[in-house]
Amino acid sequence: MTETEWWRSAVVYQIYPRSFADSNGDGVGDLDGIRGHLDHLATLGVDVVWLSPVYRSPMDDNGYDISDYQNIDPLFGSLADLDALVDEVHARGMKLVMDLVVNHTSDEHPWFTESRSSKDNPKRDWYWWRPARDGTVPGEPGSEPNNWGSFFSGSAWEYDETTGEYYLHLFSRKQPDLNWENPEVRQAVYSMMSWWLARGIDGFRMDVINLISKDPALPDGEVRPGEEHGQLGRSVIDGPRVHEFLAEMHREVFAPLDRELLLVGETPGVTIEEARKYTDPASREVDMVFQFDHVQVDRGASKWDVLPFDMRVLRADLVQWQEGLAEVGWNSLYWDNHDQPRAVSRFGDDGECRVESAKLLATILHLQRGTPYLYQGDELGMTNYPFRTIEEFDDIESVNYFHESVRQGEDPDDVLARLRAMSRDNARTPMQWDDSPQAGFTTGTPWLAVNPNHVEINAARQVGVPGSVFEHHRALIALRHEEPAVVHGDFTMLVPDDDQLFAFTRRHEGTEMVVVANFSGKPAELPGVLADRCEGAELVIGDRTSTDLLPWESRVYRRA
Ligand code: TEU
Repeated sequence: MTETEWWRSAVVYQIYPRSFADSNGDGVGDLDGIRGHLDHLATLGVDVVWLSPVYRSPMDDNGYDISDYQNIDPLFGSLADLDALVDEVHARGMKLVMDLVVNHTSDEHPWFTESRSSKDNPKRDWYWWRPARDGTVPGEPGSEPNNWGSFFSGSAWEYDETTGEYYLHLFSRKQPDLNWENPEVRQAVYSMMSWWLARGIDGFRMDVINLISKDPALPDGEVRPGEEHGQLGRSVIDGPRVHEFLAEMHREVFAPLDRELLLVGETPGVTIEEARKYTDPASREVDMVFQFDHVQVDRGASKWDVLPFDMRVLRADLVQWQEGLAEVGWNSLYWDNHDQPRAVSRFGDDGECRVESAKLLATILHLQRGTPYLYQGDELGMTNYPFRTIEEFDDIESVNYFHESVRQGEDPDDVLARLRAMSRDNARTPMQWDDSPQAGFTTGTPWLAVNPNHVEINAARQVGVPGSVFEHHRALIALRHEEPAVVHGDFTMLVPDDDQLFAFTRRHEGTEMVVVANFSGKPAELPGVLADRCEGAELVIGDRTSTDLLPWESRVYRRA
């Protein structure tokens, strides 16, 4: 494979197909809808499009439960539509990567229906099957093979009457985990990946790829105070053979190809030390990983234990990762995706300073060392949705959490307040194209309600409009493409103890970029050390040069 690390200067745009653009009026986004909006992405200047899953799926987890890896779900279109989209993306000089979900399949995948049919089926060992815990009655609570919990509430084990055993599912019970210890599983995955690459796609975003290796002993995890289930720990997270498996995947699938591919692993719970191993080019595993530290700064024991946001904690986390991967490896940079609430509502101000805070978040994202990933709507400053009732939610993680919490006696209003802040549905409301009734997303009834603020927040009101969030992202992307220091520069945090300012430099071959951002809702004064640094430098992003910063004001200076 071509070793040029082209992705260091690239910007990636994630599309959640079901919410991006609907071309046939059924209320669900589709491939032709995406094709019809590629000029939006070309205008923005992104280099790569990452598609969340569009494969055949029962949609228990909105496509992250795949029943046929080599076909497109009719909701989104056909293989011919996918091929047409790839051609149109390439015609605009962009690349397209697909979401690879191979830690688990759907329980409706033929591999699993065979595996569950009998204990001696040839595919029995393609999944994790275990008998009830010794001394317990199969199927009774407490008889699960170990104490692991699902990310989507409840036990990570489901009892199967047919063969009287349990199967492992780290996510929903309709997402059984594949057994990567089995070389037949690995070979089947690799041949599927090669089939997609032969169709012309340009790489993969690998879903929870650091969970694929489990300790075959499947030991109980530590049960923390107040929790029902054991921690997965290193029995699963960055598990025993994960680097071996990824190196094998790279050897068998990617190394033989002389193409510029993007390989990014989603690695919940990853440490800096492990991320260096995954992304060290010498490892030949992946190019970069999504780490989660910065999107967990406002959570306690769980994502639903919402803590007040403190910019200083966020700043410290980001600096750790900038410094941790400075010499070895590469950072992916993101605020949002289909699993996170909208950053402008979470870390910024989605009220009167929405535009300024969205632009500040963009400045900090694009100017760090790493590859920026935009999630659909980031470029518009889209916000969380004003959910009122549980019926308005769709996401299995949110709905399961609500019902389990209420069953355990929690006040539904308290649970709803947590969902409003952290539910993944905040990111999944339809893309806001214009101020028409369904925001130009569909002519039908949208599968999830359009945010009522689409009348003010939409692409039609921002593309080509100076001062808009869209044009700010476009300028930042253009800067990345023209200024080598943005891509290759080192990273040095400035005023690390300041309560409002987020400031850093990027230096490369005599050029110094200085980023100063007032990450607060109050005016801030530039301290002398910063004011001196900016004095006489070229203001490349921003429109004020005084030594005071307005609330949420961000600037980028360049000194050659
Ligand atoms: O998410 C994995 C993951 O880390 C999630 O548990 C995420 O942290 C959580 O949803 C945040 O609340 C990936 C996909 O991005 C997600 O959409 C899928 O539901 C999940 O894997 C299972 O495929």
